[in-house]
Amino acid sequence: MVMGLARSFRRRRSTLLFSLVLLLLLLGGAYYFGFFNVTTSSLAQYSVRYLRYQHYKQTEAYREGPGEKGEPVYLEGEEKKLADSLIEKEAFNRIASDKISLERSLKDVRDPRCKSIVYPSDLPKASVVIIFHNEAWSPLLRTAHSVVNRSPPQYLQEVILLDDFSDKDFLKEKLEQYIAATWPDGIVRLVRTQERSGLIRAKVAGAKAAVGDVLVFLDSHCEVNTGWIEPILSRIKEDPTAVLCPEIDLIDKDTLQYAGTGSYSVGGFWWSLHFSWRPVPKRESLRRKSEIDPIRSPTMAGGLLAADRNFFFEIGAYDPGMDVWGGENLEISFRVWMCGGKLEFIPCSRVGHIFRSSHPYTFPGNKDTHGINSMRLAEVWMDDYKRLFYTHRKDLLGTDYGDISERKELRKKLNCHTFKWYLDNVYPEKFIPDENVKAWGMVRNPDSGICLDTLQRDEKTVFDVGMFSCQNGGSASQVFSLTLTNELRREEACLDSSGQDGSRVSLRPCTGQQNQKWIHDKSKNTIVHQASGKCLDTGGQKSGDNVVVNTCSENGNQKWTMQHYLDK
Ligand code: LR7
Ligand code: MN
Repeated sequence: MVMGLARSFRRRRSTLLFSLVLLLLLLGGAYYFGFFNVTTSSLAQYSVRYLRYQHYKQTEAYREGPGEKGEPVYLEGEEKKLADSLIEKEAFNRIASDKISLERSLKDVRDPRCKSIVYPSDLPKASVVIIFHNEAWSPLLRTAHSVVNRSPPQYLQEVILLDDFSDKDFLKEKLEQYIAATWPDGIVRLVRTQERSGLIRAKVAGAKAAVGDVLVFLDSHCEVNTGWIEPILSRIKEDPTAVLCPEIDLIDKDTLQYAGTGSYSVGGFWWSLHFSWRPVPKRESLRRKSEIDPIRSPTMAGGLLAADRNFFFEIGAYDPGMDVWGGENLEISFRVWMCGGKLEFIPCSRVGHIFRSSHPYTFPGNKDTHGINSMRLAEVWMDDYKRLFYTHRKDLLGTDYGDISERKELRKKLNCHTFKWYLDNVYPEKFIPDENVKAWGMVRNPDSGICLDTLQRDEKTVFDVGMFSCQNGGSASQVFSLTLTNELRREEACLDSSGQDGSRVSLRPCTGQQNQKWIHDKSKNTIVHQASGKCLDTGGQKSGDNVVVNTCSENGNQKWTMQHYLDK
């Protein structure tokens, strides 16, 4: 009897132990697969999503059809004709896009080293906000599908399609039905604004609707690539004050080919407050330990970014006074750096974007929203340096840019650094045309009254420098600086000469080489090309022509004065 009791106790004890171990294993397994992160959807729905995610991952490499693996699509015959007839309106090849599966496969374009990084398993959850106004069907839904298919479900809180008051029919019930049928678990949801907000207020509306720990914004014509979200979430977990951008890959607007970026760059800006890509500065390459470490960037392009949700609102989200398009990318860049955050590009996170040739939507009131939004940003964030913006945009002076008192208040409340601090510490490469130079302004030939002029040529390219009647009211295309190291330059490019008699002078990327050095003799009013000893010469030409170098003479064509001298 006693023996029997003891045996059954032992048996019960071992059953108990066994159940405990099983429970622990189950809990461990559930933890491992991230089940405890599930808050909004039921466990069953979550499991279905997880299986779908795994299935896509395992079958991606075997998908076949037009555009799969990110290959280009070339159209022929009637289809090509139709595509060509639409391209002006849509600003990209919609017919090619419509032929490609909404769940197409992509080549993994990451640096191979990215694949061996092991990220923590308890990452914050992301709300991905995709803003759109009258976006075409296939790019919009391909964006959403790519996010759901390529984000581990335990890290994806939701995908918010934020409709900024589109008026296209297919974006009404048809879109609602498609979403309900495709994602019955509600992982993708549609939020609509009640009026046309413009992309800046639309982003804020999306952020407000979101409940995830991390906000990720995307344009509505993107495709996220393998492993895109883990490095972002992991970096934000490590440092919630880091605002991050994926590396932006190119999706060709004509063939929809998904191509990698090639080389990494950082964001800069022109004093006209347009965004520019710049090579990664040497100091930044030295600071980083590996090619795949986050890259600090002075600015961002704007569309594709991630931030800790609380931090995003703490530092002031976006300026709600900005309309439709433009300027918010530099505004948030300056603000993040000046107010205690940082901006980084994440090489292991890759997202493609269709770069369209124009905006396939209206600008209500036909306003220059980039110009006016930039005024707001210059007035709030750039201190005295706003003068350099207005050099380019004299036309804007006196334009009503609305009330900026709340943004100024924000800057005070956050106790932000000055713009000079930003230039000195974040973007020391940025050339300031009228500081630490020998002279700047118009380079004038007194006899003829003509000045060096870029003739509005595209300064992202190499071109010959021209001349034009001096614009005494001031024209940005006539501003040149003579630097302390004797370069005669613009924001990004230097005057360069071969030194041949009669040869044109061109503007090229600055190299610091002798053929870009110019000695200005203020008493003789000459500008001499140091390497060849030749003189800058109008060649007797007039407005609209190109400037040259020639053997020095006493000729009036070789006399030059600069508008402002900073050296005594
Ligand atoms: O009124 C509008 N409401 C909107 O919701 C106008 C636009 N939009 C949506 C639109 O559907 C799209 O999804 O806003 C998004 C951006 O508009 P695009 O694609 O016409 O802009 P873009 O790609 O030409 O412009 C870049 O600069 C903008 C400046 O305001 C924004 O920051 C964009 O997000 C930004 N895009 C990128 O940075 C993607 C990478 C390009 C590069 C380099
Ligand atoms: Mn875009």
